[in-house]
Amino acid sequence: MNAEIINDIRKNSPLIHHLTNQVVMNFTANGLLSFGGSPIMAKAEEEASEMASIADGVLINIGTLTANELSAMILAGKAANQKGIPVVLDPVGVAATSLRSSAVKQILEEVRVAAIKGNAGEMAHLVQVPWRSKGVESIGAGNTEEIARKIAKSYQTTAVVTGKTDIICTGNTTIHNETGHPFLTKVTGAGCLLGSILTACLTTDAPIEEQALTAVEFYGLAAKYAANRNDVTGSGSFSTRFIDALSLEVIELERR
Ligand code: ATP
Ligand code: TZP
Ligand code: MG
Ligand code: MG
Repeated sequence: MNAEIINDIRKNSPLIHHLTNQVVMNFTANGLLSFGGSPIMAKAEEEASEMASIADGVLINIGTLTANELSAMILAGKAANQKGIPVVLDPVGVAATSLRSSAVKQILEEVRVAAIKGNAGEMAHLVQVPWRSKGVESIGAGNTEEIARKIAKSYQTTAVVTGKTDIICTGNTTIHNETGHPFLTKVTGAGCLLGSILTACLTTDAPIEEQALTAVEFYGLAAKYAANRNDVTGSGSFSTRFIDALSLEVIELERR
């Protein structure tokens, strides 16, 4: 973990343009605010390029995609590419339907993404590895390191495959992260908010493997810290305490 990345975010409060799903918008905005970033949720085709151009990072999340949102995602991604702004893709539920699958294919053909972050089922689908998924959830098991490597190679990007162990692959380097807590699997949007935090980390100056590792490691430490509080009795109270913990210093999270 590189604490300088977290400090930079808190100093600069990067504006992250989210084209994300309806389920997680509020949770994501609050989580990113607590972490130190500045969220803007905007999906209209008419403002997609303009909004991306004034942002520091763009997150494309297809969780509740409709056909006419796709062009906004592509316009935002292209505008970000023109300005050298990092774009992160979260292919939520991509294995479930052909709408999602063909949308992700088109996004990846037209937009250069700095990172693709998804659960193992979603990431496996992108590289034709058989895996069990259930809607937006991954329920299978297998070699996630191989999937991360294949994603990084096929799409010339950084892969972040989440799960009990998160795997980051930049092409040259593969890193494992073990921080986290099972409560995260019981909060909808836990993966989506991580996408937002990853995008914020990618707006800093550090090497991409440090940015990605800092995002997942910090996130998992905050989850553990929140879950261990005496006043957390289930996933509902966990989710609010987790948002609180995202604002803490690295040193405070590591103390627990
Ligand atoms: P799914 O819908 O399959 O839950 P997701 O998109 O919510 O997928 P996850 O794979 O659940 O994404 O990852 C979200 C966060 O939860 C990551 O920070 C990851 O490290 C953490 N996480 C996932 N599973 C576990 C687990 N069993 N134990 C600890 N942390 C976990
Ligand atoms: N349905 C469409 S998007 C969504 C659901 C339940 C949220 C998925 O969130 P996450 O973070 O991928 O679990
Ligand atoms: Mg989850
Ligand atoms: Mg997800």
